[in-house]
Amino acid sequence: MKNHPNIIFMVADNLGREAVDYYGEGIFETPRLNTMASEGVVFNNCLIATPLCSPARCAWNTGRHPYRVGINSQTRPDDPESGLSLQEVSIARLLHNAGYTTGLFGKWNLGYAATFNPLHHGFHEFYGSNAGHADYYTHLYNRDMKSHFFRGLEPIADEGYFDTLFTDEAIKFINRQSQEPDPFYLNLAFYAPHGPYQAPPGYYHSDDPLINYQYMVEYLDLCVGRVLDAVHHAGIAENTLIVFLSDQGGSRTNGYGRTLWERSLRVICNAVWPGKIAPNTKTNTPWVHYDLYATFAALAGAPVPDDRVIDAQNAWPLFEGKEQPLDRTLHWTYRTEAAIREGNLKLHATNGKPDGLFDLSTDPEEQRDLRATAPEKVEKMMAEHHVWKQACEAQQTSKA
Ligand SMILES: [Ca+2]
Repeated sequence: MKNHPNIIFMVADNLGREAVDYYGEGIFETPRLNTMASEGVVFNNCLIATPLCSPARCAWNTGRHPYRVGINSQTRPDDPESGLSLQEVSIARLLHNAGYTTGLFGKWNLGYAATFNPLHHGFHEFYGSNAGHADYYTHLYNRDMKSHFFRGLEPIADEGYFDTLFTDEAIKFINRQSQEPDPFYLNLAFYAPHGPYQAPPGYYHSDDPLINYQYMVEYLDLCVGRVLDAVHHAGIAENTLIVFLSDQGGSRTNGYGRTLWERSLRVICNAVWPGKIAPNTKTNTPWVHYDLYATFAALAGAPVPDDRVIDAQNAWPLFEGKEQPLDRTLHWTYRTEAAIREGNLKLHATNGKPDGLFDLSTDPEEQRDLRATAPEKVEKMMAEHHVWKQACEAQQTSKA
């Protein structure tokens, strides 16, 4: 019996909450995700650090706010320094050092140069791409029309639909590692349903991108189901935490776009672990997806680094359904926008000017601006955000 659990962390790219029925709408056929949700915990208030692929990945990989790390936009292939610095201690590095076998299958998006390859960030295995927006079949990045597809450090040209290839490799990893004495960490980072909107294998390609998007969501559900089945067949379910997350909510179909409003920040997240997480558990406590870093580390018995600011907190009590009051200030930056949250109060600003204060306990959709009733509070929160930004800027190790 292993001392620490296997951890499987599956991430969808730009899958809005409307896609699945456990957040109310369920406009697509996602039976495997829906069942997974009912068998474990659904987080109603999992928030993202920034509504963008590279910073989002930076957050859960480092346990640090992407603004503190310096990944504030998408990494770029034309700049050899654009990527996640090796000074950062990734979750893969942390778990690797704690005795885990670590694998990343799918989207990395934290640097194109060989320096930033996931193998240099603590992953034993990498099969995937550094590209942000890649063609699912040709694997070419839409900006430079080049392939950034690797097995480990080697460029490869395997044929097939990206998520099929990644799921196949992830399942091989599960089958292999379930025979080994050491626990494993598997990060399966799907490209779907991020654009381009291309019908997956077995689906008729439509001229309507929204129909292809639907197929991509449904195919993603099949891939998730294949992983769940592999865990079951390997007989490791009771020693395996499986987390499903969307890196952001914004997609062309839901109209939410990339903003710092709650409808963009709250994302799909649910998890299963038979015997540890009760079926039909729900939590409403706000937390941020970078908290997975500290949560995974705690489950692995690995202390988080103490020589730097780690924003992540261990969210395990929420996995067990225990609600906790929000006892830290949360900050967001995105382009010209900023947001600050203290308890249920959330302040928005654009270009450094406050433009909305909301009480999320009574106004979760941020409709009733309270700025006029609390000018001192607005000023104090703005000042606090300014101090936070300056502190982050003094610490940045990386750039994007
Ligand atoms: Ca994304």
